[in-house]
Amino acid sequence: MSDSIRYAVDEGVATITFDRPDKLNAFTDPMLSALGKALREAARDDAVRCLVLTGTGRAFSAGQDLADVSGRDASGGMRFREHLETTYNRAIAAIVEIEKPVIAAINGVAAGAGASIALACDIRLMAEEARLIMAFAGVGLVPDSGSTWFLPRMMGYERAFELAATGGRVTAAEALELGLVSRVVPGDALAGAAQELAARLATGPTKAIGLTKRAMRRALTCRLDDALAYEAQLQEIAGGTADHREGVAAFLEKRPARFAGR
Ligand code: T3D
Repeated sequence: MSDSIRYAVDEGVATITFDRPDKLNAFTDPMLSALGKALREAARDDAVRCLVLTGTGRAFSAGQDLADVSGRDASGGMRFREHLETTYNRAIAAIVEIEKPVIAAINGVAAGAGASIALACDIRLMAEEARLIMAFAGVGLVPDSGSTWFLPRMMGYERAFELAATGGRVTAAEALELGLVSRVVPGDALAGAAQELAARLATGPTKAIGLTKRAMRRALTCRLDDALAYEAQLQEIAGGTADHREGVAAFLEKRPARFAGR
């Protein structure tokens, strides 16, 4: 994909690794472009039924490469709005819209847009020593890449605002307590735990899981009557899948289901 983004598919699981450890996996433009390409490839490939995002070394990602930002005015390059709209915003939309589960395995510090990308994922597993840092305030910026949307929904407006306005740090234990992550594990067990969960999801009823994601994401901004109607609409689709038939047959035959993902 790129020197700094690794993409590997194994047994239905696509693992996207941010791989620029000497700079804590801070995102450069080529990295963001490669990330977008990897997400599109995972969405397109029917063999991929679950994604894992993680980082190499002691960081998940320290967010935007600030050396690149500092050169922006001088080089007459892209302004902030255009940059966000053509890079991070597309990556966040891709993570949210892909109808496959996306796991963030937060192996180390996740700061700024690195934290936002983790927050956009469907499930977060976090290493005990990792931290989430709303680093934007520290460099005089607004939380971006979805953090103003995700954080208040996950932890309530007041705590989200305080965290963002102070550029605060959240330890793994605090993240668990706040409901920002679903599980905290020792650092050396994180990759295994993420792959184990991913393997389980990748052998599940992928179509129904994808539709579940679509319905729940939509339900965050709609009324109950809309959600009920949408569930019924999506159940029409799920009910027509081979996996639905397999699940029912397996139940009646008292055997484990073998889901094909369609
Ligand atoms: O339009 C747009 O693109 C705007 C988008 C903005 C989105 C954002 O993400 S804004 C927020 C950007 N991120 C930050 O402000 C975080 C900056 N980093 C830090 O605060 C610290 O590095 C950490 C708290 C994350 C970790 O601290 P520490 O002490 O463990 O490590 P360190 O020594 O600071 O970093 C190690 C190396 O990584 C160091 O390089 P060196 O000196 O050894 O060559 C450091 O400069 C580099 N590094 C870390 N973060 C970044 C970075 N280099 C470039 N950009 C970074 N964000």
